[in-house]
Amino acid sequence: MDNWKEILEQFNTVGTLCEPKVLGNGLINDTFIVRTAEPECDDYVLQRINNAIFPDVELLQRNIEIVTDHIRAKLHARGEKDIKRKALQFIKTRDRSCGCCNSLSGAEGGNLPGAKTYVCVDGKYWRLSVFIEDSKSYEAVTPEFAYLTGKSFGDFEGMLSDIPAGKVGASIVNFHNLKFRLGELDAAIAADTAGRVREMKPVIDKVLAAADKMCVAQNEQEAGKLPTRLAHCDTKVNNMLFDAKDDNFLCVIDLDTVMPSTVLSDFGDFIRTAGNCGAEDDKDLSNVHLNMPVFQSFAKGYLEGTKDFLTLREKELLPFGGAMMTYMQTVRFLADYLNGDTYYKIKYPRHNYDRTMAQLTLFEDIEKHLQEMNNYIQSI
Ligand code: ADP
Ligand code: GN1
Ligand code: MG
Repeated sequence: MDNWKEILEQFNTVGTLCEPKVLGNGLINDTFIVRTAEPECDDYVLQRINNAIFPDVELLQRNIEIVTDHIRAKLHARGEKDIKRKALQFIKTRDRSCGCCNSLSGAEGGNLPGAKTYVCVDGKYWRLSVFIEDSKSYEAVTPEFAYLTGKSFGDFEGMLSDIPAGKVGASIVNFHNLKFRLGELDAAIAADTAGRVREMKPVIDKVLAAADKMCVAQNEQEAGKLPTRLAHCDTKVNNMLFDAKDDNFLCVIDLDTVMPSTVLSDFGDFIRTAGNCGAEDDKDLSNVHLNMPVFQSFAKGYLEGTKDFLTLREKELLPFGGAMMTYMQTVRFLADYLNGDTYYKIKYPRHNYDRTMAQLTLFEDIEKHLQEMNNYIQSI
């Protein structure tokens, strides 16, 4: 990154900034750590926002500011200590206008009038947040640890539950809309851009055969029987930070996809990721199956964290959410493979094929365990 100084100098930082170094392994944005030379100054996290995937950066950053300000206020009201490490803080720009696109910010609560939490340099969008010191994230959980993650994601949703409807918009329209995703798959099959439909025919048939039953929750949501709520919509365990010293939960990060959805998005995506004994892209499908102890412990924590607001129907549908989110991810990876790998970053040519097969395998295994999962949920 040659122009890092030009990017960083636009933000209202303190201290001498060092060259950014890669951080994390997300599939969408590019993330870097920016250390400062002075030990007493905060370090920062610099991110290039994937503008192809998040077309409305202004809305995206406004959402994030609303969410982080709201969480900070909640933590204050609870008398929490160490709020600096328990809520993300995005850095405002020094100037009120963006040299590239000349747009002015509607950001609320900043000390600089019109300051924004992103800049646009050479057509690329960047944002900066405070690096949370002495924190760590995990790529996997033990069953014991899953309780804490469930409780913490549940509490996160609870804190957002009184943000008025309509204030936080959809940063990606139709993001967790399964019918829309199935429509994208249909379009990918019809276009057959990469010439992969023939090879994938047996997989496509299996996936499409499950479509109707997987849309049950969406039908209920559309009929007003399943509440629409603000959800995180990317509840991988590596989107949480923990205290490096004692593993206490600090905060939920990666807030790009916080948007109106249902609780099934968050419960289900956690089961899809941390509740998988294999990897998301495991080539060895014998590794891929539901980790029942992780499911149980996460569910217990999640029900604890959401006890003030979860409806009976939401509770009943949680196991279904695990199946549905794994199914939706299968549909998304499959469509991307058929489209010639245009959405997810891939590390090798058949990466989206491996991802599709691993997610389909996990989906089928979760389906086999649905009754057992339902029994467990009802026993709590
Ligand atoms: P993405 O998944 O889109 O690449 P994330 O926002 O999840 O981006 O960040 C990637 C990783 O960087 C996280 O898993 C976490 O380990 C680390 N990270 C991100 N933001 C912070 C922060 N503010 N403080 C400390 N570590 C962070
Ligand atoms: C993407 O950025 P990352 O890796 O956390 C994707 C999620 C998928 C996930 C699959 C904006 O998340 O929806 O579940 O990859 N995010 C977006 O690993 O599409
Ligand atoms: Mg992330």
